[in-house]
Amino acid sequence: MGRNGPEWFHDIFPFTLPPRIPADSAQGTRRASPAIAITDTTLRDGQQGWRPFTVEESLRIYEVLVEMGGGGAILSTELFLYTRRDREVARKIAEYGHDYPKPVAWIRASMEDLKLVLEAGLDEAVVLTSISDYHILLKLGLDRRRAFEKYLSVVEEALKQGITVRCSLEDATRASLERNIIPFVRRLVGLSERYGLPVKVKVADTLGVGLPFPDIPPPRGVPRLIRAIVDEAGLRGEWIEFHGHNDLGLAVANHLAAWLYGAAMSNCTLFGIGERAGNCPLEVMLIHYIGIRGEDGGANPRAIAKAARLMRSLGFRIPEFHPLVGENAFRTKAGIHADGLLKSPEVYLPFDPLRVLGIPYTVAITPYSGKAAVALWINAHASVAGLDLRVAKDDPRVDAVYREVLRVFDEEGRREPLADEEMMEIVARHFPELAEKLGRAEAVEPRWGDGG
Ligand code: HCA
Repeated sequence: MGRNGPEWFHDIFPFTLPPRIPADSAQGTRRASPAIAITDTTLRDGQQGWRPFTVEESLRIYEVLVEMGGGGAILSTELFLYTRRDREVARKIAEYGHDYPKPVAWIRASMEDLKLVLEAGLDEAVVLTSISDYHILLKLGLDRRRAFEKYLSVVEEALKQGITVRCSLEDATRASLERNIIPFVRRLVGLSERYGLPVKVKVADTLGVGLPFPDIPPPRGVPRLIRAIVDEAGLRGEWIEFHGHNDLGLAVANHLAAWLYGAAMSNCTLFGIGERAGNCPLEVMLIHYIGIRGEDGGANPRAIAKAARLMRSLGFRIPEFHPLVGENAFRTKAGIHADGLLKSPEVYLPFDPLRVLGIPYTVAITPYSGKAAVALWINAHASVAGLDLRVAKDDPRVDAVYREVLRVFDEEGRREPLADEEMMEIVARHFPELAEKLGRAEAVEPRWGDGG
């Protein structure tokens, strides 16, 4: 295409894949390491923030995580070991024998908790090492020196037993970099070298106060916090994990910033379940993971819909407007959007949801969705019926259907969009061949992606 041709940016918006995330090293953003990965905490932080799961529920969640990231995109899943039920889950997950997500324990910094890890036969554990003065002084009633000694004694014992440790720097976004984080992480690096085992660090934005911009200094600025842990404390990026809460609506942005500035692991829960406003939604990060890598990298986004069905079956209500899997996530009601979609799905979709997620885009018919939505609806249903029918929005039959739709809303005071069965009743009067082909309206499962 010449200089005056259209600019689609198809290298950034391939449509058949989620949008790419290009990094500009000249602007200070690090090109994400190819080792970026997701880690899961649905059965730990998710469970504690929503409701206890039965063994069977936990295993079904684990199985769906395997489907989503068992190819290596989801490295690990965290497990409590406190109850008999927790330990049974850990045992059964270990029995599956999947490489990913690998089960890792989550414990407090105490020798009794460490014993649970050894008894469960796990070789990696997250150890809660609260790092802000709020936690050290007010919660634990210790001072920095005593807190660090307590944490380090557990870390050292774990290393002696051959257990890889992931120290969770709880409340890192309200902690002093110079006095708390850097000195503590340096001690961890020292222990790691001494015992020849990785010591990983989880940077926890416990209250969701982190900010994703590189010009914001610590404690709130996530990019500079991550860089300081790499550059000043000397910890490798592949051993850094970020775990942010969503109190101020910035969990995804902060997780992305952590990835882009060098923390390889992004610690999330399915649909963001967790304490207060929740955690970072794992399924959304799976899409960004592909966006950063430019290929699936062992991720299977088609299992996201299955994960949503599972969580709904467990009683979790996914909001209508939730990204990717909310009922409205790929449904348009606005006439101008339906018109754009009719002309090309690329006009109003960031990527092809049918191709990427196996979720079709849909239209809901209201007076505001206009004739274009009616045409899209008819074309999608015709495509399922195998009918060679493609109508445009100015087709007189489309106009007749639209006028009937308006009548329902005007004269009957209707407020909800029309259900498919109701639309079929109207459409049947103007497109009898379609009605005949489709038979009973309830059986209709249109391929909306074909509607244009
Ligand atoms: C908590 C708080 C926590 C811990 C982080 C972690 C946080 O549940 O105790 O160890 O994964 O955000 O700080 O979730």
